[in-house]
Amino acid sequence: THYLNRYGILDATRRFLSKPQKMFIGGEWVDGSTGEVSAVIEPSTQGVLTTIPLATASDLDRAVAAARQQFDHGEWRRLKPLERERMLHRLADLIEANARELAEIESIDMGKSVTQARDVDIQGTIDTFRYFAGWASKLHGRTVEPSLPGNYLAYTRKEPIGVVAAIVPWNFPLQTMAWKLAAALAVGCTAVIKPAELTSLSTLRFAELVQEAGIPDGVVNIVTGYGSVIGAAMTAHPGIDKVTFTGSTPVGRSVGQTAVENIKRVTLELGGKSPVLVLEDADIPAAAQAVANGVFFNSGQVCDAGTRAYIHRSIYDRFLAALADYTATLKMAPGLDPECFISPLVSAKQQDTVLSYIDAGVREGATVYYGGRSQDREGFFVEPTIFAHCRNDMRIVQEEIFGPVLVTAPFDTVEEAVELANDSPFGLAAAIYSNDLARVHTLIPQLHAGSVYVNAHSTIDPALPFGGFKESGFGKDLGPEQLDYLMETKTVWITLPS
Ligand code: TXE
Repeated sequence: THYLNRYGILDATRRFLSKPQKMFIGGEWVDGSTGEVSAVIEPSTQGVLTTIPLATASDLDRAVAAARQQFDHGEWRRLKPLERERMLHRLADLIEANARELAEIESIDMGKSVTQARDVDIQGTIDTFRYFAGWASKLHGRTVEPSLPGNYLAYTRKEPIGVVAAIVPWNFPLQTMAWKLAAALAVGCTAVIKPAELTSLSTLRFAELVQEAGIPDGVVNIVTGYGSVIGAAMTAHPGIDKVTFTGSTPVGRSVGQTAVENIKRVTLELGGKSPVLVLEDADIPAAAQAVANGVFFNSGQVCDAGTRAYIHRSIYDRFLAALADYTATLKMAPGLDPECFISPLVSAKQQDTVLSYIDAGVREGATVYYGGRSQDREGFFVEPTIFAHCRNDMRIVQEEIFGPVLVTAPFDTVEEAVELANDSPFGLAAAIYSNDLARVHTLIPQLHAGSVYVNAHSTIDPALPFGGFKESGFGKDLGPEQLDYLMETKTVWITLPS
């Protein structure tokens, strides 16, 4: 289209986008069993890019059967740990070799900045596969000497859980998929992945690399389609042993319920409304920049975005001014613009949701300090928006907006700040801006959050676990902690002659 021509993209990207997409099941590229497809809309132009198949329950059955076969009897099951490790490294190398194309696909499909897609999403994907590749050969149980009378050899074995279903959201499509798949493959599981219906393209391109890396057919399967149909079917499918989900809290609740009814293992990474505490000693320009980046990155479509800033009253006005000054420097542009920071939101629906929250904030009496509007141009843009003088009982303070909206309020004492911060059903992350070490260390244990960032936001590394407290979910992605959610522990007792 006109827009793609304006910025220039790789021929490879253009070729990939020019074809109707197929799903990847048992090593084959297939249409859905009914032939039904859904149009993929480009957020920057609102034009139709291509189509993806809409999977049915019978397509899912085929994907699960392929994953089961590899897990129960296949070549994958017999691979030695170092062979799995080598395959994952090969896959990481292929992602790296195709990083620019993957970043362009991600940017065009999701709307996000192509520069950030390359540096964060794709780099994060590569790093995640490299990190977990190394774990394949470092999994082990324990040998224990029991106190029971008699003579026994007793030990534990770590065994892969089986077929893992991954339900992936649209905000970091490839990276979140990698967070779920890399560890699963490292421990020897097989997988059926459902990307979000809005953003399936990078995962489909990735599946070509899975094939190229020589990973046996059926180890990784991709089914595309609606969450309400195919996602829901995955959580109840008897051939699936574990469901790992990232998405909204309401959908996560239903995924969790169905999984538990079927006694499936489940990991839920859900919504957030992460508080940010700015103490009076904070370095105002540096903190304002970090707070703005922490909420406006990916246009606020980030689960652990720092969306509620509580700022010490003595610096409140100065801090808001610094926030606004810095925010004004963030370029709003289509994702393919290399300078883009504020990209269009993923869909018209998401744009409507965010704008209606902004209206609700105004109706509830919050002051729009900066931004607050959509844009009279093509693409689902919403201006970065800062609200001042919010109260904790406002919907814009309690509910996840998932757009570029920061709510702020002043506080007088740190005790009050902690109370405001913890007054939320969510507990994904929290941030503190201060250089007063004693106070920072006193605050960290008091915050109900799975991650606490100090003088930073959303710093993520595959070696460190990520996952929420409270209604932000349970279980962890990343870090050695994730491995335990993908393996069963078997206890073995062997009677020996006494
Ligand atoms: O999320 P959904 P949506 C939040 C954010 C956003 C809101 C709505 O607040 O505004 O969710 O986004 C699949 N059974 N987050 O509607 O529906 C769906 O196909 C099984 C936070 O896109 O939760 C997709 O693959 N699966 C979040 C995935 O679930 C179902 C990231 C997530 O979509 C399903 C995304 C069902 N019944 C949105 N219904 C984060 N924590 O990062 C849908 N899905």
